[in-house]
Amino acid sequence: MPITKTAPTPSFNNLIPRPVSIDESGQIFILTNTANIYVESATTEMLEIGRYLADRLNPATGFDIQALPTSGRPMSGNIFLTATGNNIDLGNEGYELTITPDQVTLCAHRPAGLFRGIQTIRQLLPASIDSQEPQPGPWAMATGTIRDYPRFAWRGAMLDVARHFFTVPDVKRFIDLMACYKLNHLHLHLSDDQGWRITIKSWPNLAIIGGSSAVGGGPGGYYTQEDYADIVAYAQDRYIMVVPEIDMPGHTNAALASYAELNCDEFAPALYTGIEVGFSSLCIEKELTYKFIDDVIMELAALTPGPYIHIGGDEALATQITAYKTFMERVQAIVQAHHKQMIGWEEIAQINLLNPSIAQHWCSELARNAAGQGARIIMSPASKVYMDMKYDPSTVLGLSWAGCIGVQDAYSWDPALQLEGVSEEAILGVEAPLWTETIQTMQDIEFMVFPRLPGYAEIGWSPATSRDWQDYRTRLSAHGPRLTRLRVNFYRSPEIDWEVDRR
Ligand code: TNX
Repeated sequence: MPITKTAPTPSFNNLIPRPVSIDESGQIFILTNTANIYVESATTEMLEIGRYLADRLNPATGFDIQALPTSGRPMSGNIFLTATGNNIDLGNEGYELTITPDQVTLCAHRPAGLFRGIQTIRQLLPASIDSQEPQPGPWAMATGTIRDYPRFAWRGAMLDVARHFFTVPDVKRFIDLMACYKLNHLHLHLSDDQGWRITIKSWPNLAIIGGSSAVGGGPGGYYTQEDYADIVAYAQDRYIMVVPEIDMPGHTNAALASYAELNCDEFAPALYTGIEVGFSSLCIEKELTYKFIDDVIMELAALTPGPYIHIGGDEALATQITAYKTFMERVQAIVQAHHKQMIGWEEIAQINLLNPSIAQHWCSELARNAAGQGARIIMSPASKVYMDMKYDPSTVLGLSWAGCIGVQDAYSWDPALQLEGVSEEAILGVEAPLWTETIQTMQDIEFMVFPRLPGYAEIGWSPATSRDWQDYRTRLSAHGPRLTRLRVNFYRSPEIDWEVDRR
């Protein structure tokens, strides 16, 4: 059968994450070369969001769409972004999108809601909208109304830049791809045994020495504070908050190799390029250790506009449990002294958690103790969301200690039913980590992250009652052509009947 060259009929049926409410009215709106984006009560911030949309639409359409301020509804044929008349119970990230044959109106209470709604507009246009070169139209969208807001406040992805280092442009691309699926937190795992990836001005050898290695002995690398600020600002423009992690007291060989005085025996170990875990520990008894942590957290806090600092705390197998507790309670006080909220992997539930510390569940039941103490929980169950796990035994990249995670496995679970004693109210949200022991390039990242990440985004955003694997599977198939246009090296999972790119 010849492959049809006509584009798929416009509809609201292929959105990921699935919106809260969809009401199609059966007509079409066509974006033409006279269209502009009109922004009402246009603050600089809202105009920036309009420009962001224009920049997404202009390359593929070949149009010269502008973002322009307006007071009141523009003439027909245009896109209208407004904060007026929106229901505040849609929250900070909610939006209402109304498409008629005459106009596209996106209304949100807050700028973040407009930004999320723009991702919906992109997905309602043909997949070719994501091309970087001009494509043939028509640029048709289905008409109707979408009302939408997230289930969880935290919808994150984590990138381990310590095992292998990734450049600023790589991280920016990762951020852009997260933004497409309405994710809002980027957790950067900035230090581990194999590498320290950010300049700390008061302890320069951390980056210079500790940053010079990687798994397998590659050259490593690190972000200067200017690089890091650039990443944070880029993410902020996409309403994504960067959450920096410095892992301690374990996972610290790179720091210990950089400064002999951080070691109990005053001898610096060699740099480490293997993939074992659990062998290193900061020296719990030394006062200098806490001076070091205070300096690091102080510089990190100054670079972090968001409220969170992640201090790791996982797999401290080379630290006695009583020492671990003493250590972590001091670290919690240091983080709070710098006016930040501490986040740690769920092992931190072993200490007395102070409000508003947050625990991240990955592989034990300790998160339950954290929830019992009133702490909020980020759900990252390894067997469901570890994007470094192979898809199936034939996947070349990745590990498999938590099992293989196919696209259906990744999608078919619910955060509130995952761990007894950790209920919906205790859950801040969902985060999918990509550990990079076996991941070396941006191509590798894309292969492991896509197509699992859109599923995690939907788990975090869409109402539990509306989620269904068969329905999701069909919607995901329509994202194949979109990811192709974005030049994403995604895994063509045989679980999905990928839609062919029809123009
Ligand atoms: C466990 S998850 C780790 C990481 C590894 C990862 C590999 C966690 C808190 N610790 O150090 O990179 O497994 O899958």
